[in-house]
Amino acid sequence: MSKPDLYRLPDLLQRTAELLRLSGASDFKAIAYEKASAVVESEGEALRDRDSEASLKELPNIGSSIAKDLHAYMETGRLPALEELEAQIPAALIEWLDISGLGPKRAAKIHKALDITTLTELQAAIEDGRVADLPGFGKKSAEKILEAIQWRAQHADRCRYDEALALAETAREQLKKVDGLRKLEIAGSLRRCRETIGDLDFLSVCDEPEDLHACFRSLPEVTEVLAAGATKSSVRVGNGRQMDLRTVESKSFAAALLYFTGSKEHNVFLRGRAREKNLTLNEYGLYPLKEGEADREHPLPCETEAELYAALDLPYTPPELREGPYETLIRNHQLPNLVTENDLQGILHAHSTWSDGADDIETMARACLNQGYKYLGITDHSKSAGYAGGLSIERVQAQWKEIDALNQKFKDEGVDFTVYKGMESDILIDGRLDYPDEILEGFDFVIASLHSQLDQEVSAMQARVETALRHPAVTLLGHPTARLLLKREGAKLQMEAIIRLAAERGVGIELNCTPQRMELDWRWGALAAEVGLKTAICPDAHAVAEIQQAKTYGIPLARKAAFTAKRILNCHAKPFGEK
Ligand code: DGT
Ligand code: CA
Ligand code: CA
Ligand code: ZN
Repeated sequence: MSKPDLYRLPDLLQRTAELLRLSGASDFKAIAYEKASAVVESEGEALRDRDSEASLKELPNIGSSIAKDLHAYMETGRLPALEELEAQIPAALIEWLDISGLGPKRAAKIHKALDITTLTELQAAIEDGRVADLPGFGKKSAEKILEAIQWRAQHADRCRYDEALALAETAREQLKKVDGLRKLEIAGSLRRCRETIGDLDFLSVCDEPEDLHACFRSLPEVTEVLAAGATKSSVRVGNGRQMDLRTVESKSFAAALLYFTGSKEHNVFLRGRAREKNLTLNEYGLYPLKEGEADREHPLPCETEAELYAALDLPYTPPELREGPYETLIRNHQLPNLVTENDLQGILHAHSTWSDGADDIETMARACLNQGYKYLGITDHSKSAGYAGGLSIERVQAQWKEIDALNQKFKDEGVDFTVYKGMESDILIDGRLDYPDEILEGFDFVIASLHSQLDQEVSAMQARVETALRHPAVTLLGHPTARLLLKREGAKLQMEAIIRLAAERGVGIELNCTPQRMELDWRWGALAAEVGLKTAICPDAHAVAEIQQAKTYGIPLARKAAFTAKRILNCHAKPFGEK
């Protein structure tokens, strides 16, 4: 077994202190764990040399009982004191610690005085005035707790990729100004381009860590400081997310970045790989094994992640592929050559003022042209989408005329740019599309999308989508489940069958990269590659400002779903062949 991870230990000791306070233990005991947390943090990797209780006890502020605990952690990766507390305190009471501003001591007071344990009971006790009547509380502070409970209920455990990305960029801009900053990277799920993010993980190398951490804790977005160590800070920000900042030594940066990027499963895979090569990988570096232990005097000199992968005889694995079923491909040096933003040749799936878009076709087209694209595929809504200004047959034909005239205009100007006639057709309840075949044949391409009646019975829904896929006019299936991240689950479909059928029919499934949708879900990427499924990176732009979604969110999604440029229609100069 590889050694337990030392970066986690300070947090676990802090947690122990909090739970001690919550259980009503003496302050003295809790403070001892807080001090131990700081000691362990400053020891860092050197802690590994202390392989007995006696040598741990030699550290400042570490008494025998905590030394025993630390020793157990080094041996097993588990902290007995913490586990005992977690077993002994009701789980519902532990949830009170997530209420910002309440604190474990005051939580313990309320719990004991009113004999209540759940958040629901706490809320009731605030509403009927029992909490306000407790000594040391009062009406104002009871109201604050209530607000914090309600606030917590409103904020999901996760936020969307776009929200996390915006937060990360704002923070990065500020942190970059600190003197002595040498490296700053965002790690974790955001670097892996997950569609939703739990918390943000920053990793840095800095000559003035105190200044950097002070800056981090006083960012304008910060609403609460959760931890303020010498090398690690944690804060809560306005939208409820937590952000962690770590500072590591320059020589550990690559290994730490690898570690904090994860995924956990990928870390386990890499550590196993190191063993096979008679090496050991931890969060500080890559070392030769000497008598079963890391030879810490002689770390392999890896300054980048690429060098670490190379030392493990593995290909550099892009963060997007550090989760999912890719271990065999990694081992065999067979990773796909992922699409990059330079591969994008044009924009497909955009709305204009003909339906519910904000800008007219020419404005959208010229914006695409200015951004270096060769074409734009306009796809307004079909006639059943009355709510979105869906087009009647007459309006479709009028739009075609406008597009023909616009293409002629580009030609006359000597501009190499094409507007394609597309349609985002609703898939009707029985799987038919929204126009007669002779109209459908007039489009350059058709995206078939589910927009309404999503609560249909499972097998009927499946048949509905499969019928649409069999229609000869369909080029792409739009946002397949119509999910809205963190809001609506979307249609329950047997996606494997749909992917196989689409590939067989030569129909693509779009990567709809509006941040609320982000589907085809990347988890289908390996199957999609296996069956040769095609796709298009679709910003579903309803205004000029949304065209950039193709790059900002579409490229990360396409990479995470393991697409190569070849299988992406709008990475080709002629997206629909010589049609
Ligand atoms: P999130 O925040 O839920 O969206 O997902 P992550 O992947 O960002 O997870 P997080 O923030 O808990 O941890 C960041 C990375 O640190 C994670 O991807 C891998 C590494 N890590 C954290 N805890 C462990 C652990 O217990 N074991 C291992 N091997 N790695 C861990
Ligand atoms: Ca995270
Ligand atoms: Ca984290
Ligand atoms: Zn659309």
